[in-house]
Amino acid sequence: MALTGIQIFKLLPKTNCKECGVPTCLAFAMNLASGKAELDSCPYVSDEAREKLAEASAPPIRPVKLGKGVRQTTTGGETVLYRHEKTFFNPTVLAATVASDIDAAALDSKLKVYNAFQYERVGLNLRPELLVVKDVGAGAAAFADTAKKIASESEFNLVLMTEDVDVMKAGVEAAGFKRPLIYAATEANVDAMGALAKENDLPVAVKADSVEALIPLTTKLTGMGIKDIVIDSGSREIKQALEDQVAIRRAALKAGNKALGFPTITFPCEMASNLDMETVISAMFVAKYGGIVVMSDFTTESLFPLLLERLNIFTDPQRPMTVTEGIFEIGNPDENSPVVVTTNFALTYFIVSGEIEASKVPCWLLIKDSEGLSVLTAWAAGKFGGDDVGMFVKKCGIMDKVKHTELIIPGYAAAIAGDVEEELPGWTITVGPREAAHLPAFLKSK
Ligand code: B12
Repeated sequence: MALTGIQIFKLLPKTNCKECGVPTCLAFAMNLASGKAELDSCPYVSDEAREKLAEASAPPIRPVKLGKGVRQTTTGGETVLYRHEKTFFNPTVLAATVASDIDAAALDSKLKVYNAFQYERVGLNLRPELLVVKDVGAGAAAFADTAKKIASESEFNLVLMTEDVDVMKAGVEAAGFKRPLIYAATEANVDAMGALAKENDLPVAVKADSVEALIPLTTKLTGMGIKDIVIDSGSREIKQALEDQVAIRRAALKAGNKALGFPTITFPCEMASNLDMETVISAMFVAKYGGIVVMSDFTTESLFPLLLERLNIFTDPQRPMTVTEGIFEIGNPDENSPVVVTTNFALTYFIVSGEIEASKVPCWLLIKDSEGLSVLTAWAAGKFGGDDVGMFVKKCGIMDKVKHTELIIPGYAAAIAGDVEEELPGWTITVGPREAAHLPAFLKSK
């Protein structure tokens, strides 16, 4: 539960030393409570207070880091039931299953196919993160070999899936360097799996046969000093599994139940007999509230819609998607190439850059920070005014890259032309078409 400013104030040194940048400890406490300051700015806070404040400001669902390297990811860390209340933070992690007895050649070709599943959208690389190595009874050596090959030869991170502690030990020895998730500690093996996780500083998943039955197991593991826990309520029936997800999220957020304050792992692969149905069930867990979703396989027709669904659900509804302010080169422009300016709303950028690309006329595309607003919205909000745009053109460095002095502005922003001209004496401000779809013809005609 978050602390109030007054509760935080009681834990501060109350010296009013001002070294944190504000005049009093009370003001600093208020800033901490509203997330405007960081505790580290106070040089005199005691270790005891630091611990209490860190505990109090921890999210009600623990964020758990999975894996290492470029596909390292975090699951959990959520603070709201509904996305519109604030935002969801850590996208559902997508996993496919590999049997422990797979032969090396088959694994090589699988990894090659899986690695190719990467999609560029709005400047992001959308791709899955995890492979589950599933013990199919082929022995500890086969389990370890498969885990090691994936860990060392691919970017994928791992879930090691066996309830046999000896097999798990072999897997951890082979692939522990990539910080795999151990799946699973159960009532029967919780002591040994807990010890293995603790010894190797690895996250561990707990599997029980109901939400209630998870509580003694997570309590035991946290008692052993293990913090990075993922939970599986065991249900493989769709309706019950969804109800469990909601019950766990509510218990953690609304009832402050710390024993359930962990991300979940779900298994559509064990809930359907074909990948199409698995995909539908996975989509349900992406929406509500799967931390990790395990499928039997990745195929492009299953993965792509899930990645896009995930992208949409895990963006902040209060912040439009943006691109960085600056100069973008489209198609190797040179000193004579046209200079085009627009806003940093990701949708605007991708439409405009796409049309310039299609025109095959190399251009310099200047992106002005407009707080993620479209051309007309930004203009109406005073974020794309003529003087702002002119100043931006001056300071962005484009003048060192081109010999000419012509700037093309969006047709919808025609009204700013005069002010831009005033800010950029000697430049010609050309009003482009209103719709980006007309840009190719416009650029070619120039
Ligand atoms: Co508004 N909003 N909005 N808005 N909004 C609209 C823009 C509009 C036109 C609605 C209306 O009244 N008819 C008015 C503007 C009127 C005007 O001034 N002429 C308007 C207004 C007034 C406002 C507010 C001021 C309302 C208020 O608070 N009083 C606020 C301002 C925001 C603020 O203060 N912070 C406001 C707020 C919003 C929200 C709800 C926040 C969203 C903003 C979403 C966002 O921008 N990220 C919003 C939206 C969605 C719209 C709406 C419906 C769509 C805008 C949009 O996303 N367009 C429009 C209405 C409409 O246009 N149908 C109103 C899509 C993008 C891709 O278009 O950036 O213009 P674009 O790019 C296109 C072209 O301009 C061209 O290519 C693109 C595709 O063709 N292009 C080109 C882009 N760059 C370049 C560059 C060159 C060189 C060329 C040639 C072409």
